Amino acid sequence: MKATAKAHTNIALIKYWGKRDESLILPMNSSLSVTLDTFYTVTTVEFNEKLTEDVFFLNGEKADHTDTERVSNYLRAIRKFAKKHLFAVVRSENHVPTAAGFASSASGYAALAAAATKAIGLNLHPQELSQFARLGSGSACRSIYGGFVEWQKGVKEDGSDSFAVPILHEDDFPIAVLSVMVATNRKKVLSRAGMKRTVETSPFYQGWLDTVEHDLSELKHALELRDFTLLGEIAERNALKMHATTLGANPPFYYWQSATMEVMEAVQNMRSQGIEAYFTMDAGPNVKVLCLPEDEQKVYDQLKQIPSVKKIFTCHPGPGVTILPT
Ligand code: 2P0
Repeated sequence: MKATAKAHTNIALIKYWGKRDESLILPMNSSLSVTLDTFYTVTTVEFNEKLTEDVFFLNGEKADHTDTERVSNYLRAIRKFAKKHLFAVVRSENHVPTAAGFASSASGYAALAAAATKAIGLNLHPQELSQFARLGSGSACRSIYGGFVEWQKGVKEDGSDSFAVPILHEDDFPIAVLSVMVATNRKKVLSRAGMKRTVETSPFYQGWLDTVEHDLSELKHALELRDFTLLGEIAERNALKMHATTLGANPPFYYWQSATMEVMEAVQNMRSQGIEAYFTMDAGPNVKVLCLPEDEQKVYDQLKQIPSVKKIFTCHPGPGVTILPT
């Protein structure tokens, strides 16, 4: 009753922003991401009849109450589905350079979903696994697959048609994603709370909903054509639009810091010099810069010169979740 799984993070090119059902984690809009090869989580789950509660170790240390409770609530859904009332020891190693912990980790819940369902004896189709991962964290449903992945929002109330589908294999459209960590000093609004506040209070949210499905279909067209320019333009535009909705919330908030803006400006300057680079940001101040593999060194060198840039990780499209030998 033991299994280990490895899952990679993903970066959304069309963002998931807003839920229509908070307990089933059903999104207001469909989204599309690329799974990244550099950042991943390895999780081992072992169910044991001698345990009286779930135990969670994160990076070798016993996790705090909040993280343990979230993992335990998640395992409850798996126990219920499998009709087996056993507690588990969960050991997770996060190879993701963030201090944000476990909460927003797409790779975390994708690996946990795969390891826990395997350990309890369920042999799920990837589509079912994607639905299980979604129950942990929305963006985790996309990390079940490698390459470019769409999360179809679905229309049913029970969430049975809300899951990810693979669009392009990781080898089919080689792009580079430079993950730029900037100096940061402010506590962020967690994405879960941020999207909720935006849905409930921002007058700009309707504008997001009115245009996001069009952005998604244009981005899928860019993938079909392997048109990097189109992909970059749409991804950058969609990211800016998502962030704009937070400014209209009450109370308003934003995820950018001055260093974020410096990176955004550097990327736009590169474009005026003829280097094709585009940016996108999630619910935090760090920036992901998209470029073609042949420009990756040039883009890296220019970003490295910005004083507030702490570290740059070079990523490429990576694989979906895998079960490792235990
Ligand atoms: C995304 N984000 O598409 C968007 C863009 C942040 C900005 O998915 O509440 O940790 O667990 O479903 O998946 C981050 O939110 O949120 C996220 P929950 P999650 O990647």
